[in-house]
Amino acid sequence: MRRRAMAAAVLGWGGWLLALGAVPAAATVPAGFTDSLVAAVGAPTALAFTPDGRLLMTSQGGTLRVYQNGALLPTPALTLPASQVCSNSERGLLGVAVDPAFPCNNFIYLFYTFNKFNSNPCPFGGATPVNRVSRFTLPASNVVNPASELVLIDNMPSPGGNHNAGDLHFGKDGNLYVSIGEGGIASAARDEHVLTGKVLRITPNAAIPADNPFQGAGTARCNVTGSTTPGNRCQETYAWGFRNPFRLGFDQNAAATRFFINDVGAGLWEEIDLGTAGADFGWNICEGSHLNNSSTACSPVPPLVNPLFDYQHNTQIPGTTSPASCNCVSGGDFVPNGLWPGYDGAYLFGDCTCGGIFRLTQSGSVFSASDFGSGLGTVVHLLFGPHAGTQALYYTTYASGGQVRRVTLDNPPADPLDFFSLSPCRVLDTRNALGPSGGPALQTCTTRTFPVAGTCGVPATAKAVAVNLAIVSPTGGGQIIIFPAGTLAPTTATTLQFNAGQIRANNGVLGLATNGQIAVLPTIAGGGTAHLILDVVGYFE
Ligand SMILES: [Ca+2]
Repeated sequence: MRRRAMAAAVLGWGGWLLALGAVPAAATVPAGFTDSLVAAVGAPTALAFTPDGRLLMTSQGGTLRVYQNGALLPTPALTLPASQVCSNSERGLLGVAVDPAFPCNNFIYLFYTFNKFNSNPCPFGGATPVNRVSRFTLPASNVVNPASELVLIDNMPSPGGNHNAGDLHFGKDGNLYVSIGEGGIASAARDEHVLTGKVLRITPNAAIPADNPFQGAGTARCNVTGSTTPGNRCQETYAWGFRNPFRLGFDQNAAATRFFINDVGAGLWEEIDLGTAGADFGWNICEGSHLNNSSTACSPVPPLVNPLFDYQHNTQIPGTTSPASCNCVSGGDFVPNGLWPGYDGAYLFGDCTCGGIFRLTQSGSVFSASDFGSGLGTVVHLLFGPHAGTQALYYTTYASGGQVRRVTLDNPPADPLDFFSLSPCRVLDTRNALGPSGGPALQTCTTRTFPVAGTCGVPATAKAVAVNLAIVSPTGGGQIIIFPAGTLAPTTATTLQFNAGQIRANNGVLGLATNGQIAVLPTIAGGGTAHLILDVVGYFE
């Protein structure tokens, strides 16, 4: 028989309900860093950047705000009405992501608790609200037409009000990752025929990626009803056995998709997991690397996968000077390599009951924590993004009525790159035969990656290349955006515009991904195509 935990009785992400009344300690970040206010936004839950540098902010109550050119726009881009969204307990508008082809399609994705039965107030148990993931269109006007909504995943029950998770991120594989908690029904995490208590992965069109772990016999689609018949698995499931995988952190330093899952614990343990296809992370048999609500090691392991790192409630996090009140792991993100001296490879994670941000570092197979920030209030979401020509850490906090804040390094290191010239050398020409550096032609709204390092004398350690580039035979007018493969960082994209039939050439500097590749995203009128030629004339390392 299922036991249902009542929202008021059990921490979800959780403790924020308790922490609201606490007086925060003074906000502190390490010497040499500055913590500053970006914008006051009520109950801010999640952040995402568009490639043109707009910062999208979600509020739990159901508004999507836009911060652009250094100011919070006074009118929300979207306000979900109370008849559509439930935001009591831990429900609400909880996640936002931006399509990898956003410059081409203006698609954004939102996770919210749908007031399915238009109840007031939204109930616990009975005819409950459901969590869903929808795609919307965010035009340059920053006004989202509600009718642009396309529901991609629906009917994930939220009976307890708690454990909705609700984070959305795109991986470098171009797929959308969704975290969904067990909704206050712990056993759902173990039920493979339901979506709740899982991390999901779909394509931007809600199809199943070719390498999702559960496909074929004994599986079914669950995105419409939230479940399939018992004994079958949901094809959307990427990993399972989660309680409240509240926030995810994606590693922009990795060549391929790599991410951590911050799963909020119940009575004793908070945990950070490595996203792994098909893996069972153990809830509600295990909590962290221990048996549920126990300090006894969880066994049998495998098949249950232990976290990379866990920490115990009401205890100072080992390696830190945290208060003994860190009971709710929240947002996380990886420090971009080269951004902050000494921080390469570090993962920062927040805790929403002790107001801390901590640094997780790896030595061999051992992960350990150290201090980063304290007194930051109910920290929810962490994300590195552009600021002043470089990057900074952005985070949301429920402190002071709700704020989005930014942590910057006071004296960033001088640009260490040196330039080395090369004899002009053609690294790609899509007019050539089909191949990694040849055809086919670029296709509108379709990102294509090309190897650059390792050819034409560009070393694998190169960070960027100086190029002459040309667009040939475009069938319609448009533009191409070139950026390091696997990212669409607003600060590092190069754009070239053209008219139909025009040859358009220019020179530029293209940032390379850590795997030495560039990505090209064309927007060509009429569903068109174009050819691209690129010659390198030098590199930076
Ligand atoms: Ca676990």
